[in-house]
Amino acid sequence: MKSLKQSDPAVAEVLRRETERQAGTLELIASENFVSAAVLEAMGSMMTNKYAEGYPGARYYGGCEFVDEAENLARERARKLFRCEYANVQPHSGSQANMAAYMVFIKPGDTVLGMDLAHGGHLTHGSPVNFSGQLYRFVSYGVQKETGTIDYDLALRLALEHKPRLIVTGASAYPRFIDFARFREIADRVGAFLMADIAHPAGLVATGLHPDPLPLCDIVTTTTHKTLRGPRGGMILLGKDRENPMGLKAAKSGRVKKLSEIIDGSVMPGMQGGPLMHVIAAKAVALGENLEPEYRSYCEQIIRNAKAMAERLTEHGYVLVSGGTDNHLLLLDLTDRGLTGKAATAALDRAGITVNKNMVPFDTQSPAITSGIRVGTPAVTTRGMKEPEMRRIADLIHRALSAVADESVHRAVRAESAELCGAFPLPGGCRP
Ligand code: DSN
Repeated sequence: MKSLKQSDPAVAEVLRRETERQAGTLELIASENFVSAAVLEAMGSMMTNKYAEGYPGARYYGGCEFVDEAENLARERARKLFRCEYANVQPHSGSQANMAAYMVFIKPGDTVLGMDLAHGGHLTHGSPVNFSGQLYRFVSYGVQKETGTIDYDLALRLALEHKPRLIVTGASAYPRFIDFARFREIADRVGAFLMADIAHPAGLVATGLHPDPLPLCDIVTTTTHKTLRGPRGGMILLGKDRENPMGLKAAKSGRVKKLSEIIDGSVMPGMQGGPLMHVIAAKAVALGENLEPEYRSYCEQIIRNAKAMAERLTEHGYVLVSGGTDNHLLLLDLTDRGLTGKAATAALDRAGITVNKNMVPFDTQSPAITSGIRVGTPAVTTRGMKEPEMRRIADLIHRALSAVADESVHRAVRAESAELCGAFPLPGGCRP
């Protein structure tokens, strides 16, 4: 059999260069991570060849006996990891998980309360450029200007005023714990369903290092590739399954459906066709890794690293939204430094440090420019870096951002970033 290099040297070369980039730069995008060799192997497996519409034991195709086993392993491990009764591991991504969850609880035109994207929410939490904002009537809560933390009083006021059918909690650029109990109270006041999208802190939730929404929410969605360190994909979880909650949908047969059955139907055939079985096998592998004791230590180190980075950047005079972090990420407001997120991201790229530009609450810049950057520690923590390296990285960020127009400074910082990366190789022996 020909290797990729022999059969398609162009793509092989692109892959080699991307591996080189990942190996040689400091990856601080809060939603990225490095999977293990085992997860990579499962993703690159023969299961990519298999169609398996349906669910284990009830497929529309023959030959599903082994993919059934893979999906059952993923579901069982997800239930164990999140101490919950139900897991659907088929959503291709977090956005698809959210779409399937919405289709269970709301109809087009229904009112939903979600967190403003510019305050740390997510595209699928009602952005007007996303299906969520186009199909549903989203009303947005955000953070308080003075504290940078979620304005729960505003969320309550908006809930009382707009009577949403669903309240969506969760965020993609929020550095603090989320008080799901507070949101439950708000939802109960107005008779709304409550959903948590824990795509970002899922690993911290699983390991008890972040408040757990599963006992409190009607549905929980996540991705599997951020703090969970698995393949790219989504997942839907239920703390407890329920019989036909609040008369959601009358089953055609007259039989009362369980919420889990309704969610299964919403994912497939409602929103997706064939599941990505190679990705589901890789989800099983990653979830198995997440159940090992080392994974909890890893999550603890993610948080310690974020705090160390936050402290050092604060010493350098940077403004952190909310003044610090409880989780895996920091949000830097660069307004007072006269820098945009776009310029900062470009300077850091030249310096071998990868971040993303990010809106900050009450931003006056557009989403393409922004006034901030988001910085996350999951990926560098996977490389084995600890607090001393975080302080060093904060110093490198400071050097690069103190001379955004000086490429010679960026070249010097890039050499130091590469040296640091060299001392902490990627997992699984990935080499360019
Ligand atoms: N794009 C992801 C992130 O970076 O947070 C969210 O979907």
